[in-house]
Amino acid sequence: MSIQKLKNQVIMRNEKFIETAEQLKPQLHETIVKPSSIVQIKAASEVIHGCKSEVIAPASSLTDSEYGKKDSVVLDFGDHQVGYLTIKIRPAGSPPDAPLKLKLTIGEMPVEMAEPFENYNGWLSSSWLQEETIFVDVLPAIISLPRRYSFRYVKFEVLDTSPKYKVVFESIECKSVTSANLIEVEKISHEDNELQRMDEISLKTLADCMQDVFEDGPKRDRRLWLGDLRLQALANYQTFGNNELVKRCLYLFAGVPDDNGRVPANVFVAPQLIADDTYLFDYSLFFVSTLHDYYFATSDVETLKELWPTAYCQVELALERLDENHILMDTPDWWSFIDWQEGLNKQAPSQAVLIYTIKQAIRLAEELKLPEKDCFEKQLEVIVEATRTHLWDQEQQFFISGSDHQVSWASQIWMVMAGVLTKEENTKLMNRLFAENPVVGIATPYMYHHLIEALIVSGEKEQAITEMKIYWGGMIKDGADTFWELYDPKNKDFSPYGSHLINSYCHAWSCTPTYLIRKYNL
Ligand code: RAM
Repeated sequence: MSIQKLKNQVIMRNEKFIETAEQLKPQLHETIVKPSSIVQIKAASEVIHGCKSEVIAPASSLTDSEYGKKDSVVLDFGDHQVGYLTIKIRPAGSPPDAPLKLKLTIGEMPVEMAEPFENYNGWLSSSWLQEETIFVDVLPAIISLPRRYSFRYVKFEVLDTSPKYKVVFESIECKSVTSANLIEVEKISHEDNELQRMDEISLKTLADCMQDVFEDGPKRDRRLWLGDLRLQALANYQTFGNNELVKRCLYLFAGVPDDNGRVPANVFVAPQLIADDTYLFDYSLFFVSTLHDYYFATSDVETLKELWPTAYCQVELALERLDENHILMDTPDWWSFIDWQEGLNKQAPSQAVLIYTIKQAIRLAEELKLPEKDCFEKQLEVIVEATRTHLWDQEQQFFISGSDHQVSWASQIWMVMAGVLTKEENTKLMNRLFAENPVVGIATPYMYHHLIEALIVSGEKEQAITEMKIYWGGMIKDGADTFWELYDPKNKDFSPYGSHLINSYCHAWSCTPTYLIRKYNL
């Protein structure tokens, strides 16, 4: 164990765990992918973001054209890629008497080709927007760009050559990378085409996020978040079965707790493992969940034994947030995630996450035959009772959250997931939720996943399928090759970050239809 003092945290580095994680670092599979067509981006008010791509020529015809100052071309790779670009360029005309100045814009969606990044004014860094300006002194040249991109489209804009020469793009290719192995996945052939397609796109989404850790999004934030990991791992057990990668990620989190033992909400893995200084109540508890799910998927008791103290500690720390009524203290800061829904009060859904994860901790303690089991059981009883007393509104027949007694979708969904009520009561609650449709709704596929699972566990399988078709099916109709970080069918420009340009269009927490379809035989 080594102590690392940082600006906002003290990190207790567990070098043994970090070494275990290092040993589990996967090999990336590489595939060379060439663009399929030359496209033009057209304004189209009827589609998402108001623009679409239209094929104008096969990519093989690219070498027929010479590009000079102010010329541009957009290439379509036909599907979502995560990888490295190599471009072969030759001059045409007189000997190049000035460098080539070339701008590349790289995007997952047509809108990234259409709207200038200069206009972006969201609150996340604009440096996430994928673009390059390169100067080439000597032509012909083979340029291998050092950064990894997440994209389907690439726009080439020749900013300048000289009046005496133009350029020809002889070849462009992407070395796509992933640690997922599609061959490992058992194919399903679903009689329902929509569910079949959802399964395929989920697999592609998960595969593109599987790099040397389970990344949340290969375009942004390109790092390991605990909340995303939990869902990726669930989808992975049903598909790729890359259990070593889940194990690696668990050890990475367990390797960098703070001086109280709390695991961070996310970690960076380069230049070395670094704990981010963001801590979220629900995400820390999902360490317990992820370990629970990992253990029951693999029966790897050695890992369970080694990581149990970290899991135990997350529950103990979470319990410290309970007030004298055994209800979580609510504060105005970003203490728990739950969802990006604006105005969402986190108290009740977080209380439900606590109950959900204590139940999982009890199952793990039982496997390990530990006395902590009895202690957690007693605490659970008290907390569930308190939740029914203080957070259930008898009159409205809904769970309420925070000092304003907010009724949100997230509170009801998580309380169903936590099993606070009986199955019959859960079914009634879910039906009431749809009938009364409280205004504080759902903003992300992450929360939608929990809505679908809550419907399934309360016996409403058919409705779960209907909702999946509206939501993930809606993304497919709107052109998704991989599932998105954010999607609001009623407000398709939605972004919690101030601009849809910065949204991620291949996002791990959106990959769960494959899990839901396969696990629950939908
Ligand atoms: C965003 C990312 C990530 C998520 C966090 C809480 O920054 O989308 O996936 O886990 O929020």
